[in-house]
Amino acid sequence: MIRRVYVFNPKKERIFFHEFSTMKPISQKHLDAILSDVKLMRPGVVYHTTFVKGRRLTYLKDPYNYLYVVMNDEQTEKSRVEAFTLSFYAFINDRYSDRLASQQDPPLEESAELREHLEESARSIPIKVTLVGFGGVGKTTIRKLLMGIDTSKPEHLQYRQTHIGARSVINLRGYKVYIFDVGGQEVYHGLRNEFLYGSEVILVVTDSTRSDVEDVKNFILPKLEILAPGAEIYVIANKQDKVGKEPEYLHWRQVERIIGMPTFPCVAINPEYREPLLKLLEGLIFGEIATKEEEKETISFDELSEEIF
Ligand SMILES: Nc1nc2c(ncn2[C@@H]2O[C@H](COP(=O)(O)OP(=O)(O)OP(=O)(O)O)[C@@H](O)[C@H]2O)c(=O)[nH]1
Ligand SMILES: [Mg+2]
Repeated sequence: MIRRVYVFNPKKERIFFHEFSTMKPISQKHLDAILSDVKLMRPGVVYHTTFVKGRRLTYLKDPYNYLYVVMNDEQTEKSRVEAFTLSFYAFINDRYSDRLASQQDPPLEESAELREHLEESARSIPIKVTLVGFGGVGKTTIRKLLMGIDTSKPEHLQYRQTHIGARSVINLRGYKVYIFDVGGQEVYHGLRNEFLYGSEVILVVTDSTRSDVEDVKNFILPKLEILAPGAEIYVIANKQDKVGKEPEYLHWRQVERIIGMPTFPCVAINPEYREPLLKLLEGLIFGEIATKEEEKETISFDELSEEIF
């Protein structure tokens, strides 16, 4: 997802800023590092840099030394971010090339048209959410619940394995959110990796039985960091209606304690869980729920300059 954009003039002054959704900001030091050597960048070429896990900057310089910076997520498709960046630049250049050529800053901050254009282009980039977990834990039921289907109806209560995977699209705040649901049976375990690629949010579903929780912890979670670095990950402790009725089912607090990650209690066959689940998803996508502790800046100024130029 595109989080923020900036335009800097050749004097390195910020002349435009627009925020789409919350993202932990990168430091001024990081921005300064890019600005410091703009003259070395080739005009019209798009550059990408990942600074701190999860946060990527994409930028380009125009022929007049104005710099366009796009802050986005590491998981978002690079080609789409590149297209966005080029269209950001083209939109401004089409309208203000005379002013840019004479180094007179265009009045971008006041341009409602530019903001509208950016909002529309940002929303055209789909957001990918993936549900993973072992067979029969409730992933498909959760996908249906998110779509607004009444999952308590008998036709949805009957278990049918998902073969390969399924995908649904929902709309959140004008963004298209693609929800991928990967078959959890053993024969599809190899596919999980493919589905996870490029996911911005991963919901790891467990049926809350002790053995499933332990398998999720040992066999699924360790792989996520490698397959989808920077993705927001949340555990869904499903089938909480069985806690206290069948001995192997654990209360979600216990699931959370064993797994050591933020966990959401769920009963996917109860439509009352739809709203809270949607709220969780929205918070994860738009950056209002933080799943990780504040990360320390891991890249020094020198390393960064080297990486970019
Ligand atoms: N009691 C109870 N049953 C549930 C709950 N969620 C799902 N189920 C049932 O569990 C069975 C399996 O659910 P699915 O959603 O198909 O499971 P899945 O994870 O998609 O399974 P695969 O496609 O094989 O990976 C179905 O019969 C559901 O009705 C829940 O919260 N409580
Ligand atoms: Mg399924």
